[in-house]
Amino acid sequence: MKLFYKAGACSLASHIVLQESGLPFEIEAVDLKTKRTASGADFTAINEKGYVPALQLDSGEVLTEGPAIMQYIADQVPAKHLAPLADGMARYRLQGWLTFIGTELHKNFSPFFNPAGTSEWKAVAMGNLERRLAYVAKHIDDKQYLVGDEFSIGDAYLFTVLGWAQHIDLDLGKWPALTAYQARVGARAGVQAAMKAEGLI
Ligand SMILES: N[C@@H](CCC(=O)N[C@@H](CS)C(=O)NCC(=O)O)C(=O)O
Repeated sequence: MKLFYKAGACSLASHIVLQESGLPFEIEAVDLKTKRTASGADFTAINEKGYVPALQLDSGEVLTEGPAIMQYIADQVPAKHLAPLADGMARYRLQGWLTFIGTELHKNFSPFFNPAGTSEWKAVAMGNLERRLAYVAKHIDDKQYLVGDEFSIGDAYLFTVLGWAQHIDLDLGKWPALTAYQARVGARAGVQAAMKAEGLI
């Protein structure tokens, strides 16, 4: 499998999940401005949406959208418990979190990374982020991980998104449960390996 990524972007979550899975994989960086991959390929021919992550399977098939990629990887290695099986509520709770992180957190960072982000858009997004993060902090206050007692793909995604706060003047120190969670997830060997490979640490 090959993961197309940009260092520190949302593709980091899929990269962490690949590391945690123990499956063999390669990574290839994408220049999101030129839409060229590190080997010079036209990225839009791989993922016509032009954004990362994209996972090229050994069959040549390409899977896009982070939550789908992460669930695919998790389901290849059920013994690793990266996602609960779809035989009970836990999987649907996880899907709820993946949707929440994607639509309520991830996309509220957009105006800060988009050169066209206006101050009005940023103010609305910052308000949304603060309310949503307060909710997450309350949820994980008495927990190690988002769902159940084990690390899951939801944690890979939440950890990745929380890492962007430092770039936008959003102080996570207001929520000690979030900074403790960040430190806990960030200390995992799979997380460290993915961050090292992307040159983030
Ligand atoms: N819905 C997509 C969003 C992916 C996304 O927002 N990717 C960003 C990086 S975090 C990107 O590649 N942006 C560049 C672009 O859209 O041109 C997913 O969840 O995978």
